[in-house]
Order: sequence, then C-alpha cells, then structure tokens
Amino acid sequence: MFKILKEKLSKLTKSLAEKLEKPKIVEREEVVEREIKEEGIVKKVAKKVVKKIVERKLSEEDLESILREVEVDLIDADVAYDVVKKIKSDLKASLVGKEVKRGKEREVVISSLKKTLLDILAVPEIDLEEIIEKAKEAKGYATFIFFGINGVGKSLNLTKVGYYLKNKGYRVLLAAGDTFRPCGIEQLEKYAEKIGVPIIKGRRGEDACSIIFDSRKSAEARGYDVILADTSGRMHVEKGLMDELAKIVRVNKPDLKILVLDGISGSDVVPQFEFFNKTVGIDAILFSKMDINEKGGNVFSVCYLFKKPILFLGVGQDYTDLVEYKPEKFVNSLLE
Ligand SMILES: Nc1nc2c(ncn2[C@@H]2O[C@H](COP(=O)(O)OP(=O)(O)O)[C@@H](O)[C@H]2O)c(=O)[nH]1
Ligand SMILES: [Mg+2]
Repeated sequence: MFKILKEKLSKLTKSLAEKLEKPKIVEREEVVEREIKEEGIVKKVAKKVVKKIVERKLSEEDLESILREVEVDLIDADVAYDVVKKIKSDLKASLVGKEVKRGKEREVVISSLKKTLLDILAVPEIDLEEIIEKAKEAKGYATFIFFGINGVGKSLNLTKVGYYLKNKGYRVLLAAGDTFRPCGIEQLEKYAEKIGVPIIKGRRGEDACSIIFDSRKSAEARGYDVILADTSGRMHVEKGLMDELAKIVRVNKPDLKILVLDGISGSDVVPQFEFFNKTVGIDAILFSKMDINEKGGNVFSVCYLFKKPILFLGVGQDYTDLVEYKPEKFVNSLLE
C-alpha cells in the first residue's frame, strides 16, 4: 500500500537529513579584545580575526536543490501541485536556519514533514454515530446516500459500511438505487444477503429517487436506524445523471452524502469531486481500493483542496475490508 509515495517521502527525508549531517565549514569574522601593558598602563586592543567554524544549519539554497527534485517525485505520486508547494514552503519555514543536534537530523526532518502532512490533512471531522443518533431523534432513521462514477466501488463499499454499522448494533437497510447498470440491483441484493441486512429494490430502469423514498417509508414503518442508498454512476459529465442525482437529494434529504473515490484513479479524483459536489453537495469521502493504491498522493490533494472529511478507506474486495480513516495513522504508515 502506498509503496511509491512512501519511497518518495523516504528519499526526501534522507536527502534532507544527509544535508543536515554534512558539516559545513564557514568562515566568520570575530572581534577579539586583548589587554596589553604599555608604559605601565593597561590598554585594550581589539583585533579582527577570521575564525573557521563548523555549521550544521540548512540554508535556503540547500533546501531548494533538494526540493526541486522532490517536486517531480511528489507529482508522480499523485500529489497535486498546490499541495507540493505547501509542503515545500512549510519545510523551508521549519528547517532553514534551524540548529540541529548531532544525531537528531532524521528525527527533526521527519517531525517537520509529519507536521506539514498532518496540516494538509486537517479538515473538519464528523462523527458517523452522532449523525445517526441526531437523525434518529429527529425522524427515526438516518439516510446516507453514496455517489461516485461507475466502478469506483460504491456498491461494495456501501455494503462494507453496512456491515460495520450492523456490528455497531444499528439496524441497517440497503436501498438499490443503481437502477441503470445491468445487474446493479442483483449485485446489491447479493451483498445484502452476505451481510444479512434487508434491501429495498425496484426494477431496472425504475426511478432511483422513488426507490430511496420507499426505503425511507420502510425504515419509518419497521424501525430501521440507517438507510444506505446506492446510486448509479455512469459518466460523471452526463447531464441526465446530474438531474437525476440532484432530484434524489432534493426529494430524500439525506443526512450524509458520501462520495466514493477510487484511490487508483490518480488526479482524476479532483474533477470527480468537483462534479459531484456541484451537483449534490458532498459531505464526506470514502476512498476505495487503497489496498492496490501504490501512490496515495491524491488523498492529500482532496483534503487540501476540498476540506471534506474522509470517513473510511476501502482496503480489499471482502465486506470486512474497510478501515476507519485516521490522518495520524495514515501519515505514520507513510513515514515508517
Ligand atoms: N481491491 C479492491 N477492490 C475493490 C475495492 N472496492 C471495490 N472494489 C472492486 O471494484 C469493482 C467495482 O466495485 P463496485 O462496488 O461494483 O463499484 P460501483 O460501480 O461504484 O458500484 C469490483 O470488482 C469491486 O470488487 C477495494 O477497496 N479494494
Ligand atoms: Mg454499483
């Protein structure tokens, strides 16, 4: 997982630490005072001397040359250019001119890098269970709708979230809102069976909006706590889809609109987020396929550019392959 980004960050810390370790001999002019006795009177005389001293500070030029190389590396690992710029300026601010004790070079570099990466990932957090509890108080159940283009992993990851919430003791109901894709309904039906939760479905081509609406009626009548509704993806630029998704939201007033982004689709996640956010207003993100994502830089791009919380990472093809996303853990795994 994230092999390429890990390598790039490790290369960066290594170059910076090495530069810090390498002592530089700098010449510094100093004024030295000396007392001399002349004709019985003590006089002070000042003399300029040039001293050679060993310095272990990074200069701006030292850093520039390293960062220039790393810039390309990070962009290769799907980190957006704005984020690379922020990493560079943060590292400059924290490392240029800093006195570093011998033997502590790597530690200092890693802690500066960690701080900047965590800063980039700092977005307002949301508490899933709190949202469910609030929605239950207000109307008896919570509605979460999953969005995303075709194949990103909406249906599977929605199922994983269902399993996760079921294990927390919630009564979960799935809504088969992808009525467009052949077998979209059957696929979710199978998944629902696997995790042992009920599903509300219609027929292929039926209005997804009304299926989600029906699931709400069912939750109300039968006391379900959370509805997890699937939607269809298609090409995200399609106007018909835009209208359909906007209507689903207008009619069903979800408590949470979750965008599923495929970790391996590189910098494409940026326009995908922009499209869905413009169409339905995204509250949170689930990053799928992290188990096969060697880069991972797009997690930084999305957080930094859009400031929306990431709820989960999908890490495999089974319904148990879901981990709660914690920025600190994510950064530690990259710097280990
Ligand atoms: N390795 C891996 N594969 C995943 C993950 N999430 C989804 N997939 C696979 O991606 C493909 C598309 O998933 P699906 O849920 O049907 O996507 P949808 O079209 O957005 O509903 C399927 O083959 C899934 O098994 C994940 O986290 N890791
Ligand atoms: Mg699907």
